[in-house]
Amino acid sequence: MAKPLDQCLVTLVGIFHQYACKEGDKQTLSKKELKELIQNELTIGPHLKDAEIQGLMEDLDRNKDQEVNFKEYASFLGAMAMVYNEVLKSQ
Ligand SMILES: [Ca+2]
Ligand SMILES: [Ca+2]
Repeated sequence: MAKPLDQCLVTLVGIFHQYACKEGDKQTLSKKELKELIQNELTIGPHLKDAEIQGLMEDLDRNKDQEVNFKEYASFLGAMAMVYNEVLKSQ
């Protein structure tokens, strides 16, 4: 049986592919796919302004190909983990 951390990792990978395969390259997130992922899968998503999501995309797209690949997505998850750590620490 998968342990909690295994389940989290499977979810993280699964969500990437669920959105990445919607249009264009199936291995990368377009701006539209990333926006949908953020809005549907994160509690904070619907509260983010378009400009904030746009800024986030520009930060994530390290190789500037206008797509977010898995490596870029992984660094986004790392950054989100830092945010959650700060929030949980202060509770
Ligand atoms: Ca895609
Ligand atoms: Ca990229």
